Amino acid sequence: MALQDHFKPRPSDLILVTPPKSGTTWLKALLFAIMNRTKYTFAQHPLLTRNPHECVPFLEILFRDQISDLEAIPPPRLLATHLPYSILPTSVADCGCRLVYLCRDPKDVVVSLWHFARKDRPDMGLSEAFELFCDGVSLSGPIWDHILEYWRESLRRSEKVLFLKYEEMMAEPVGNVRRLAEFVGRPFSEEEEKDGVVEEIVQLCRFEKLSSMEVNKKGAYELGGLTLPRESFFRKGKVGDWANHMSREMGEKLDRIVQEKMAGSGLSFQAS
Ligand code: PAP
Repeated sequence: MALQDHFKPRPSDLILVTPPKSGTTWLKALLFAIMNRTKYTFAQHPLLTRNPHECVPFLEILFRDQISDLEAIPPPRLLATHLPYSILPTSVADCGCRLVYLCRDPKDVVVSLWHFARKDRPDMGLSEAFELFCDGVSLSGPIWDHILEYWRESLRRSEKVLFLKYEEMMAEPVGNVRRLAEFVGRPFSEEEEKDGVVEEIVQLCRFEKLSSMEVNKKGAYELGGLTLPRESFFRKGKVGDWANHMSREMGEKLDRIVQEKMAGSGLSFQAS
């Protein structure tokens, strides 16, 4: 409510949107690196000493306890949110700022979410987490609604809403980093291409690289009133890990629900 009442989006803002556990940390790192690529060298990059969540703040957390002073951040502001599109203030669409949306196969999302939740609720079993997820009881609402709202908006306003999937980013990171840079109005120059800047960004933000850094292995930081170990944002970073935790029947059940909800939308998640 504070965000709806007080957030004043600017046309130059870039808002990264994800359902929780869909690649938020990765997307934050990639866009931070893309947007700031002329400011820092790769040898002395802020991502080597700061967790991606410390580089790109969550809107809902900025507005959680108090009215946040976002005016002080110089443009273009890089912000993130897990909020469903229908809960974002309408001024976000009206001002014409850009949104980058990243989603992921819901089967991998629920497994990732369960591992994360167990840090706080070690007694929670996967079947409990799975049933809640299938009933639509999730942070940020039912995942299918979250995805469909942004999908439809990306079809309606493709120049302002970019819709990406984790699996496609993993399969083709270089192409997708180029796509991201073009979408945010900062395409790579021929010289940057020749110098391998795209590949450097991909390498800097790879799961293996980020998760091996001291800053992401040790210590904790405050996120929305919670103290979270920095390492909790790095688990496996793989496509299809659900199969190591869920039965085939569970996978089929969630696939069926998602397929039903997405019927007619033109959107699907490949079976993995
Ligand atoms: P959130 O809680 O803010 O939404 P988010 O980054 O979406 O964070 O969730 C963490 C997931 O992203 C983890 O997935 P997993 O449990 O299936 O392993 C984490 O490993 C994965 N992740 C973090 N960094 C990267 C990265 N650089 N590349 C790919 N996946 C990553």
